[in-house]
Amino acid sequence: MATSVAEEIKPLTERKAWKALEAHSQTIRESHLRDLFADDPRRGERLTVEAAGLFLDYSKNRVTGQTIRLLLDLAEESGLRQRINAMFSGEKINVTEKRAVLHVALRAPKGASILVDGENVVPHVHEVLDRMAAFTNRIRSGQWTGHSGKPIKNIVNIGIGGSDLGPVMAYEALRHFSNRDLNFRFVSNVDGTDFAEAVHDLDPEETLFIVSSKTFTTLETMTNAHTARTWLLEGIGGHQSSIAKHFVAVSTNAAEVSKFGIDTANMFGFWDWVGGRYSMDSAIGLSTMLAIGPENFQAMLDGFHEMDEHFRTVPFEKNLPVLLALLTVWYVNFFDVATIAILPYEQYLKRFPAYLQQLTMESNGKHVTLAGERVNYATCPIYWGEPGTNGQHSFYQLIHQGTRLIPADFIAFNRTPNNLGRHHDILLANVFAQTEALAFGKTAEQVKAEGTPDWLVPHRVFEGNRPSNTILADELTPKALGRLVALYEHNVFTQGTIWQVNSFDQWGVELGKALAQRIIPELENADEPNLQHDSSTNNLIRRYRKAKGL
Ligand code: G6Q
Repeated sequence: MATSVAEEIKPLTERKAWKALEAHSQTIRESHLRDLFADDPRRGERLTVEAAGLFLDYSKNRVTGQTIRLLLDLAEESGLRQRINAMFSGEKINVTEKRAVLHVALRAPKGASILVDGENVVPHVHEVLDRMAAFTNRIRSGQWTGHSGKPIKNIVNIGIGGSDLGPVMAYEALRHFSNRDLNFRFVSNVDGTDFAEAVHDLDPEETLFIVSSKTFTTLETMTNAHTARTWLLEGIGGHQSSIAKHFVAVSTNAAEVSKFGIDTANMFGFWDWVGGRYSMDSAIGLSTMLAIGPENFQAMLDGFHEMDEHFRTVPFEKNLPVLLALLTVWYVNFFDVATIAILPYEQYLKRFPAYLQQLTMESNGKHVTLAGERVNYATCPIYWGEPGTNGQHSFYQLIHQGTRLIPADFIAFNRTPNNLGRHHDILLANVFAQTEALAFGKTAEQVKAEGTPDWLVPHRVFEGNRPSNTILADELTPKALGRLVALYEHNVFTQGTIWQVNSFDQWGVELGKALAQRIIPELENADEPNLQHDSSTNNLIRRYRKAKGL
């Protein structure tokens, strides 16, 4: 059992490697990347790893060989090997929800065997993939038509959180591979503007809604789905029978799907061992498959699987997700780092930072251990970012010269499908320039030597010693995207293992949801409600009711 593994592990701050890292960090704190590079002329070649089509340069981190050795010891002492085996073999490591965690089964090849409660789940995964492919082919060929016989031109995915962020990110990331005859829209927010703007130029007769919801009870998604049904029925003359032609569902809840009026023959299932934020490669990726086609979707799954195998089998010192995670632990726990920037130099990855925010922070934003004890160390940092080079003209100022240490992951590709003039060289020159500037900075002497007046010198000094990783791949293909997402999934897993938190539950989203359910009638009822909140909340509710004329 996963819990027994957890029990054998010492609390984090009592592990031998942790104590050694604490002492070691005192010396490293004083070293500058300038010196680390000067002392080892091959550092920039040595501190790199290449696997699964991704090249990671982690040389511009504030680490020595000793740091990495101690971090690797920490991984061992944290039971990482056992945890990986437990996840891949279907143990119920999501202890608070008593579930297995098997997104890796979603990309396991046909013929593989992964057991959950004694049953091999891989054939079920492939059965759904085959149904998704058949449906996709019918839509893309125009064989599937709307109620009035017109082919489908518009696909609207309705979902939120894990049922939205992955599909949006993947659609944007793989747009180059998408069928340009189809329009894709994504509606997530319960703010009616999201729906209104998504459909305002769409013809209902040519529109298909995918209601993506694992539970099929999520307030935002069900509100949007009902609004979509009304919009459709109004738009095509109220034929109830049209629902079957214009709505499909992705869910684990067949009863609720059919209650909504969707034919369960048009439902694509998944399982309780797929967490929402780990589900973009399940049927939740139906919009992705519709956009890029079944073969490209399979290539994406192959990319995921390649990284899964890398993570599962390669020794930790050469293991990309493990190294990335250990560096994060290093900065969060020994340099008091609060945030990490994700900086993709690839316009197609513009939603990647938003996607990673959920993956990282909903997974590891926890303050108790698996055993329910309050942690006495920091856990998940805040992840944020924007695609380069836009951020350079905005928040990079703070990363270069602010008072906070912000490690950054730079992600770039050797090739672009949009090879216009010198654009790509200029883009990549900026990646290399930024990581160089962050690491090495510019000393007062250098600034003075340029003839800068003394009073201006301090303003123009770059301290440097700002850490970064560079992740370089060939080209953003479906396969590369799969590898990249799996890299971060397993990075998050490794961090969670070291911090001993449950990376797979999300109880922190519950309280606000429950309170909203209580407040909704208080905003809508014609009779003055007997408000029992605090004075601030009561007052805000009264003001809103007054503004509504109640
Ligand atoms: C993800 C979370 C959460 C979830 C949404 C949507 O890990 O569990 O973001 O994906 O709340 O849930 P449904 O898919 O059930 O609508």
